[in-house]
Amino acid sequence: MTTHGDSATRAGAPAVAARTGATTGDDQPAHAADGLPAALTGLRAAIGAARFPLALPSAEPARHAATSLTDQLDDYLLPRLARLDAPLLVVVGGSTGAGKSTLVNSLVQARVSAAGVLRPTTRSPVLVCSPTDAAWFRQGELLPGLTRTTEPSEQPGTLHLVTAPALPPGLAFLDAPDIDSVVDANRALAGQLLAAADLWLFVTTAARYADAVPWELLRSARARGTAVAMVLDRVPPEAADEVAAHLSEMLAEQELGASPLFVLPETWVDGQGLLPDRITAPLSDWFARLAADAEARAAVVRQTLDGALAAVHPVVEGLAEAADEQVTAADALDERVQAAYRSAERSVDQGLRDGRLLRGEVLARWQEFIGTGDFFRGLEARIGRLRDRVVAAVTGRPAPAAELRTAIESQLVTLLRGVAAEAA
Ligand SMILES: Nc1nc2c(ncn2[C@@H]2O[C@H](COP(=O)(O)OP(=O)(O)OP(=O)(O)O)[C@@H](O)[C@H]2O)c(=O)[nH]1
Ligand SMILES: [Mg+2]
Repeated sequence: MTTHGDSATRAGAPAVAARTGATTGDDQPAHAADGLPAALTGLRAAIGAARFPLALPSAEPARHAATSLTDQLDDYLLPRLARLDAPLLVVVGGSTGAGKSTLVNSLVQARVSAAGVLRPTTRSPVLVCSPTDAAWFRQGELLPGLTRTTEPSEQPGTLHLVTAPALPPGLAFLDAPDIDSVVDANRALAGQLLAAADLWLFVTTAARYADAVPWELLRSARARGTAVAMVLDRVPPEAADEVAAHLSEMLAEQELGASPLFVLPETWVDGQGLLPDRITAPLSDWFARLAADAEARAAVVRQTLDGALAAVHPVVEGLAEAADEQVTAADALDERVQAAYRSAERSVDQGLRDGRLLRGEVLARWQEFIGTGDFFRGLEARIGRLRDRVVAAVTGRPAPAAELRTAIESQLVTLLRGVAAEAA
């Protein structure tokens, strides 16, 4: 480990929160207030019920943001607020092959997560905790959408729960699938798991530390105030100083300079696939101190929790704006429908008044009606009806009055259909 790692180690665990300016005072943090879980539960219900059905430009991003927010509320914020003293969850994320599983196995001194040469190896997350903490993680308050399994599983939506006696209580590791995977589901899951972390342990290598996707995620972690620690893994000894210096620079540029950086030199794994103790010592010492210090753990939790809560507000504002846009657009559409049918009504009215119906078939029938003298005789309804019956009986065809009426009806139907179709 280089000076960067040493200084990080010396800084000690509580510094993760203190240096990034999170609330670490003794005062009761705002989120412990009774009203907050209830308010967030109400918010979760409102956002869960919100729909953005009209295809406006803001609809798809809003749907996506709403899903991420409800996931984060369910996966992390609500369970964490319900139990602030629950064990600290360290989510180990990074590119495929960076050595995440190997590192987790080495930190807990057991092969709890399969490491391998095929990329990507880890498809389903593995959560390893002390036997003391197993009940909390098993009960499924945290990440409730993932089914706990006691055996490794390739099934999507599962979380393999393992206990490791070497791991002290109060600290758990979650070995996540790779963040920039060719497997879509891996990427989405890694994002979800990172959102459920109290602390992100980002593992990268000398070959991959400048890749775009990890930096995108790190920036979002920074924006949310999530506690982050970096591991530069498998570094060729001759390149260690240079690469570590460059990575430190990049972290500082992204305002992540306060995050501890551990540099692990390339080494051989033992017959169990574990790294030698001397390689992982700085990292395992750091975690041992964190595990032993409830205050330091609480500070990390508060940092990430405060950051996540602060990030909720702008997301909700964005959702509210998108919802308003939906309402405005729906009102505008409604107004257009109303206007179209109002105009249709006027067309019918006009059509009835302006003699438009008196054309073609109707006109012919009208002339016939007038020509046969029906018009005058029709003035006397009873006589007219009698005559109609007589004519119909004699000629076998309907009287001109009936034909006229049929023609008017069919013309009226045509008019109504026309204007209705136009309005529709
Ligand atoms: N020699 C050596 N091999 C390592 C080291 N770390 C990991 N490996 C090997 O590199 C390969 C990939 O390691 P994994 O731990 O599976 O990597 P991963 O980050 O979990 O990869 P995904 O699960 O695909 O995301 C495995 O064959 C490991 O044995 C190391 O420090 N030295
Ligand atoms: Mg793995």
